[in-house]
Amino acid sequence: MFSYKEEFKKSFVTRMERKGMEKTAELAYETLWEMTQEWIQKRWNRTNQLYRDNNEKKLYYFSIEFLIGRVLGQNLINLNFYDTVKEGLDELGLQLSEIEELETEPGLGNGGLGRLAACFVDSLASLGLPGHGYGLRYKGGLFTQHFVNGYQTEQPTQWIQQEHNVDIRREELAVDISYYGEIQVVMGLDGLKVNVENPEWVKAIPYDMPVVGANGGTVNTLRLWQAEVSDRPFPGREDYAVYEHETAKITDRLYPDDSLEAGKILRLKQQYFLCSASLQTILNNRSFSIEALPENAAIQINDTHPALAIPELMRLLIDDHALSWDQAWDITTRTISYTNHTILEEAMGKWDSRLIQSLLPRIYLIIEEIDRRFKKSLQQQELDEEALHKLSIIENGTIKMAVLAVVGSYKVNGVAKLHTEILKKREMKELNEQFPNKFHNKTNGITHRRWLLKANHELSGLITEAIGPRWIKEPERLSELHYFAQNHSFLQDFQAIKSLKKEHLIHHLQRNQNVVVDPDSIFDIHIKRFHGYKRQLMNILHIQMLYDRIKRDPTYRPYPRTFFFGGKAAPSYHFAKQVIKMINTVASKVNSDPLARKHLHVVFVENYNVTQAEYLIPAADVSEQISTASKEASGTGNMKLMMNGALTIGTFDGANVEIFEEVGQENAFVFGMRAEQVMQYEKEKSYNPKEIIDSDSEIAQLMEELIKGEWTDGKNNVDFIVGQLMEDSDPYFVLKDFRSYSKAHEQILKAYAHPEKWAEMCVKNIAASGIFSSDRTIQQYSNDVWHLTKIPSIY
Ligand code: Z2T
Repeated sequence: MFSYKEEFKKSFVTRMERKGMEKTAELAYETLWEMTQEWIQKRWNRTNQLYRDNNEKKLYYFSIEFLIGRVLGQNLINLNFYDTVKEGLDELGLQLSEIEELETEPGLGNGGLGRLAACFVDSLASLGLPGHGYGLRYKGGLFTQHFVNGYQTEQPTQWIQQEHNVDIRREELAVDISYYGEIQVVMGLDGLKVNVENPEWVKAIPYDMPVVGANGGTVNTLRLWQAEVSDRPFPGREDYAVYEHETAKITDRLYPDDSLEAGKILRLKQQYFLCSASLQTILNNRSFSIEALPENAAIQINDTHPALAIPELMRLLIDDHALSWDQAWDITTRTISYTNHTILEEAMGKWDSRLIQSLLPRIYLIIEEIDRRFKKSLQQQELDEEALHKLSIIENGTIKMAVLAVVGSYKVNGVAKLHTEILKKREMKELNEQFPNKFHNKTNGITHRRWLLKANHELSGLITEAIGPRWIKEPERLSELHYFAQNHSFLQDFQAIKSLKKEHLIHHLQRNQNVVVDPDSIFDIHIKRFHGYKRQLMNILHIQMLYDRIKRDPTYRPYPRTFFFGGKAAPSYHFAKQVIKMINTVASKVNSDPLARKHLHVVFVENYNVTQAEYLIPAADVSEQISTASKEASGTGNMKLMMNGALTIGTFDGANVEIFEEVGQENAFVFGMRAEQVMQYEKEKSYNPKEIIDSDSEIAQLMEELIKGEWTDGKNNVDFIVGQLMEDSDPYFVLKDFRSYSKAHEQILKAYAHPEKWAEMCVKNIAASGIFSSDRTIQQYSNDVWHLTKIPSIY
């Protein structure tokens, strides 16, 4: 009888033998890698053939980051080969999970925005939609984080290996990118033409990565560009060593700032490199007339990082394809759409005009012209100074990329209902009034194929046992779990799986960090980038307060809790680094105190990344989503944790609002100020943290201890934190929300005392999590923005 497993084993063993060495895990990894690539290649070719035959409209998702995580295991899952391979390897005495550990994670992103792009390409392929990702092939992804004396240190990482790389070099598709040069206006055949004389050339080489959709039906492409020396002659090329060095820098590393646009020239080079290379290939390889671009291609720009796609497309259409300004503008503004991911001022892309003018002289002229025409179109209206300020692309020598992105695209979206409302009513009020139908909401989502099927194979199995396998294709069917929320044996199975995933995490941490965790404690998990507004500080201050209580009050002996932290700070973000240091200091103090240690344990997971997230998320009981209301555009970790049956302690911020709406506030721990209140305080500048300190003795004591240096390890390392809370008037309202946060934690302890009721709440969260699948998000983008047609698959 034919058996896939036996076939796999036979082929695997033959290949291993051909390599002629002993059966090491490394060799097994290499072999499995090759086999997987072959399975994928067949399907990839089929998809590309279908795309050539059908000529359907394509989506191109431009993003400066794609945080894809390890690919081997995910590809096996999407091919539906995971179980077969796992069992086959088991029988050969090899463990798939061990083999998976050998893959270095490509960390080509900072956090939420980059991971969202990865979830989106997974969903596009899984829905059978023709959508490809365009990004950069950084040699070094996000740095590796280590703690030295509790301080974060950063080490450069290289994910690219010589052997078995995950991508394929496409030399024949290389294009040239030009920087600098002088503008010359020349007389062409049909009138004046703009030329750039003596530019510097850089070659862009694409590397293609397969994006395997569910069931292996569709394999789309993630195309990453690498900078290399160009073959074109130009004056600066004479000093070859310098030129080579400068060129390599362009895709050498990812900028590690998740919420700061520092305005560096190299970053601008990267952004333009991505836009120009991607647009050139799209236009070069088209099978339609240039005028029909909007009917054949949609380009989504992931935040303003690729907003230069707007003037660059204008440039290509006017200078290379000889279209008029009006024709080009019409095409551009029907092709490009823009997603905004933040309202934080410092994260909004702003460029010094002179920088753009010197690096990209032709692009600068085009931006100026876009701005001039837009301003002219506003002249008829009576707009006050504030409105004119909000509506200007160029102002006082700066170019505001967000305004350019809105003016130059046909649709603009925020990433959660609340965030979109804030954009429309406040941050971009004037733009929304000018373009009333442009703004829309697309609440983020996460791929359940990685965050449930892959990360929590056991829970996925239990769900399928209960409601059948249809939820995998249609995740909204997770709602059928509602019927099991009070089923005793189902709840017991759920609890057993939660314990098992805790054991897996414990094992992983023992191996990686040599820490020992109590599996019976409550796993309270706070994982995300470090930022003031995400308020890791509030969490750690609360732990300090609990410690004080345990020491002070002999009757206070709470159920044991392990507080996990994970996340990186941008290397230049001094405050965030101080918070990291403080968490490590508190951890050593609390963990080494024999009395406190019975009730509290603080674990800081070093180097939080996608791989670590896959261990942490399935093990969580409590999900910390405690940002200052209005600041977190959406959040996506909140969705991953919910889907794995963790209960959220959170503010009414970002997508938390929709999570609470779906699951019901009675199945979460909601606390703190609303966005409206926060914004009111900010407007009036009327919040004074001193009032809180004076009226709450426990908080006052905490502040006193901080000032006295009781939470430092000798060196004075909390000055900065105290300074922000007191002198800077606590800009993220940590003290303001503190009491309400602490009460929410008391509710958690009460609820956890009833295990079956707790499990019921967890199951209700899983049941309500289906709409947070990125399949839903992508289908909505397709319906409302991209208008793609599904390609029928043959597998
Ligand atoms: C990022 O991860 C996010 C926003 C950014 O604004 C930049 C980066 Cl690197 C420029 C995050 C948001 O903070 C988060 O709320 C959201 O869920 C995520 O993008 C995806 O939309």
